[in-house]
Amino acid sequence: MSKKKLNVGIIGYGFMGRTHANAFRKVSNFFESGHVPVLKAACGRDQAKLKAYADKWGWESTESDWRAIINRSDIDVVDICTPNDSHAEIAIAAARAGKMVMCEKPLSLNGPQGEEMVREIEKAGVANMVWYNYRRVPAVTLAKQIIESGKLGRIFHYRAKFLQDWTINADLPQGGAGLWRLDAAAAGSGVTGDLLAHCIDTAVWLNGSLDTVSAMTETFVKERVHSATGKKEKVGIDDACTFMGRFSNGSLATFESTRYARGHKALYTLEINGENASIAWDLHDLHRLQFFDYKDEGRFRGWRSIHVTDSDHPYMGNWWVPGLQIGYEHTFVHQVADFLQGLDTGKFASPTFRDALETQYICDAVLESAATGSWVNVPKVS
Ligand code: SOE
Repeated sequence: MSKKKLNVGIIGYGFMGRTHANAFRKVSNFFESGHVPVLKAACGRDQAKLKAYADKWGWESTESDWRAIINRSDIDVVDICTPNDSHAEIAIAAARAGKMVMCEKPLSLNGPQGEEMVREIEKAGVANMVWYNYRRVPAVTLAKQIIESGKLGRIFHYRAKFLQDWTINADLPQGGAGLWRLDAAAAGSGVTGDLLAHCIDTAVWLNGSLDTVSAMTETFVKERVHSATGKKEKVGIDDACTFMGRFSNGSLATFESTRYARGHKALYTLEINGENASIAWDLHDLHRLQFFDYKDEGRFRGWRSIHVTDSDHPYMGNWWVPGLQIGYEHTFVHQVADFLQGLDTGKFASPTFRDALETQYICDAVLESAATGSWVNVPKVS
């Protein structure tokens, strides 16, 4: 079968620029599709760093202005790996130019901006996707399959945490490479948009919509030097956020995220308790799914640890041989594989911009609840 080339133009070359480039390079070695990504052009502001990135990952050309990527007739898909405050402008311009768009999470700075992105992308009718990669950890996808099979029965609880400790040092500036996550103007919010957005995306995918939330946030370091001005400025992001809520299926939600959990670098955990069974997953042991089935014979009942490496486990038949595990970077390969399959079948892979808008609404509701001290209903995506 002759394959169609999918010319990618990536904007941004940081941490996510590397995960995406790696995925575009590897996907066709492991997953069958009628489309093959070509690393056509990379764009960034620091030309020395951009060139080093492009050479290392095999991008054919470079551009210093994202508009040049969008205007190039040889680019099919624009991949946005820039800080959150530029997602909307780039995605909307790309959609208007008829390009497909892949956008790093979170979709936007807030719900209203996300709505505009959804409107524009759907008007353009182009393929679109947001990189919520943790859905594509095989063990998490297996959790989805188990839930859909009905094994858990009625769901009572959904619990998730995303814990880090990298911003405890009060001397860390806000703004600049990597540290834009501490600058509210660039990031939109702190742990809510950066980390809880992952937990929320997975939760909505596994357990359905959240109707209402009650949250508290804290900013432990109130002022940090801004790298743009060199002056101490107020910190506008949430360093920690804890919220509870109710899902539409009647189950209760408890979520926590912080960058002040000393000893934890990136500990994303989730647990779901149902009437008949429970599921638990931990990013530090990402190839395992913990499963407890009350229907097991009493004497043998207990938590089982499923090593998700068999060829009948999600995605795993495309990798090595049973028993050999994969890791974090592969979740991005899976995301591209699903995007390509979406192009093959004409059914865009999830989460689309529209899917990701729901996460945005929940983040907004969480932040509003923390600010007002009251329960907030989450608007439905219309
Ligand atoms: C923040 O430290 C961060 O890199 C997030 O931005 C990513 O989305 C998350 O996957 C890991 O942590």
